[in-house]
Amino acid sequence: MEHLWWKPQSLRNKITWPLSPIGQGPRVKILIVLATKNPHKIKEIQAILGKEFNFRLLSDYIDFEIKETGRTLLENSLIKAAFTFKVSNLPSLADDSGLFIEALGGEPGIYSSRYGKNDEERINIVLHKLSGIKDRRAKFRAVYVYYCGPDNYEVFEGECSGRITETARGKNGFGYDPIFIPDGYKKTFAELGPTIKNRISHRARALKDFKIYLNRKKTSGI
Ligand code: ITT
Repeated sequence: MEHLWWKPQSLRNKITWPLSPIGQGPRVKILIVLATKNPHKIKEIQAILGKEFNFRLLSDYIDFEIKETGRTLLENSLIKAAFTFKVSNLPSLADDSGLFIEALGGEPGIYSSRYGKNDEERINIVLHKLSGIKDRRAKFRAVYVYYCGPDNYEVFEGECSGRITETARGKNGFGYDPIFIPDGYKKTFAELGPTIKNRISHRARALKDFKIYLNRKKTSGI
């Protein structure tokens, strides 16, 4: 599928007013459909990608729980992106992510969202399994798939290394944020808040590459 910014005539309703100064062309926003249903992820993705984008959500089209049957983050991300593209027929962006803990052999990993019935229980399971263990190293990983058709998709990955705390701390963020301290910091993601998290997180790193990719496409006009 072609990208959307070099076809402004077919996208009049996507043009953001006021137009840019003459010679710089109209400010055309990039329309993508986000495959995720997690409202926290949606908020972070929108904050990281910013105003150049117009977002639609999978839930704008259909109320459906996609089964994550893959064995890797990439497989699951591809499943979500392909399904969202099929439903919307628009460029779709999926995120599969998780927390990988060294001393637990990579758990919870791809099962991060299914490790317990809610965030509190999932955090307690991790802290319990790590009790008495000195090696607290862990990393968040995110794999994004930008899907424009079966033979036309790109993959972007991001990682954020850190360590797991002894107790949960902080109120911001979601998931395992209260027990994860990124390298170079003393506070958890849940204490650091969105401004710092959205600069250094696995999500921020993957989406930085995604933005670079889109800008290259835009300037090369491919
Ligand atoms: P979608 O499938 O709809 O995108 P989900 O929450 O089920 O939503 P995943 O299958 O990718 O998404 O699971 C990712 C889980 O990993 C998420 O639910 C959290 O428990 C954890 N996780 C991922 N990124 C995180 C972050 O930035 N902070 C804290 N926990 C995170």
